[in-house]
Amino acid sequence: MMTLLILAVLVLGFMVVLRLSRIADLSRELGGLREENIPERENRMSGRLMWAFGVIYMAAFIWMPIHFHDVFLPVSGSEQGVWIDQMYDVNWIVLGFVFFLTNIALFYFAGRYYHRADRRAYWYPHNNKLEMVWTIVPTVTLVAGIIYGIIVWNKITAAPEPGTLQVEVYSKQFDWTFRYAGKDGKLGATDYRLITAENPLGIITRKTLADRLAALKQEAAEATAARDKQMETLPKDVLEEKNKEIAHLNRTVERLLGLQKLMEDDIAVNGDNSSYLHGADDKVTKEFHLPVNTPVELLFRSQDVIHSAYLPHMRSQMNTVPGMTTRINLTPTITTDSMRLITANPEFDYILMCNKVCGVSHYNMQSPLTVEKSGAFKLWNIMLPVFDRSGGSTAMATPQEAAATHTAEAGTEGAAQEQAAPENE
Ligand SMILES: [Cu+2]
Repeated sequence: MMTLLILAVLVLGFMVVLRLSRIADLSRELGGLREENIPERENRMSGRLMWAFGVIYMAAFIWMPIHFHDVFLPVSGSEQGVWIDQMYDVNWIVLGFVFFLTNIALFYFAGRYYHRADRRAYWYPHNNKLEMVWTIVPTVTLVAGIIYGIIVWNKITAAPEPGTLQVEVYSKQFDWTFRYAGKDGKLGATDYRLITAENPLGIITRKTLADRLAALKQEAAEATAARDKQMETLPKDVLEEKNKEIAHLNRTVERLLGLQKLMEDDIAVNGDNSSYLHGADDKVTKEFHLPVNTPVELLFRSQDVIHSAYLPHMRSQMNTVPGMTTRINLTPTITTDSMRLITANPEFDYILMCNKVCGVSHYNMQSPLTVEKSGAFKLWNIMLPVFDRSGGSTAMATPQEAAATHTAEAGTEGAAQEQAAPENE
């Protein structure tokens, strides 16, 4: 309401100024003065005002970043972020130099050479050398900027060293899920058709595939039975809909049978190296943790639409695209605790947020990120339940067996883990 009022006052004020200037014009005309015959005193005044405006304008330009410095992002929390910041600084220096050079010239000349009856403008129509300079210099500068950008981009997306810690960041409307590799250190294969409430990332194991196939077969059988029972009574279009549904279910079953064959063939050829065997010990969690000073490969997938994983404090961002895996390298360099000291904010948390308007709750699609020392990270990671305790076989493991695996995994910290582990499962 207040905003509307202020806006109305501004509009009315503007109209009043327009009217006043019209009145001034008319009174001048009545006084026998022609519009273009502005007295020299007024022209000089305009020139001085041009200078004053230029000074205020540039002072504001310098004042703003100084004044608002505390709302800028703190120092980069990752190695890659430092490269981005450097690139940003170089761009600012070049742009700042050009900005001040051109704007000082603009305001100086506009104010200095106001119209005077005894002064004629110098007619300078063309200069090839000048044309060359202001074409070639910006071209070279821009190309250099682009090449610099490509070099940084290539470093951020370079293939990581073998054995680099992989973390999957999975997006869907409107939250994030994370996946860490288990003991084998490798993330297992996935398929969107296996996505269920229990398997939100669609991880393929012998068990998830068999379960999904059984569920789909049952669904198809039930749908067929229901249709057959109502065959006589259903209207033709509804019947057709039902037939389509059943055909779709049967098609999915067939394709998953194909996937099952593919999986078994792959396991037969590659043995333990088959990516179909890597999924069972994966860990799926809603918490995002990363170890400090450790290179990480972040892998991004999306379930529904394009999202963008943005880590502002790391200066990192990557689109997450349905149907493909995108990736970046990230080496966090400052733990959350240290960052709390640096920012003098005990509540500070690194944040992962969606930076692509993806739907109604886009604004709330965020997740904190904890960066911690390697030991604390490992401890946290060990506590996470593995995705498929049966180890990917079709038979479910007994709770005792599962607890045993857990303790073995915990290694030296086993004693502490044993007590805490059951709560986590
Ligand atoms: Cu989103």
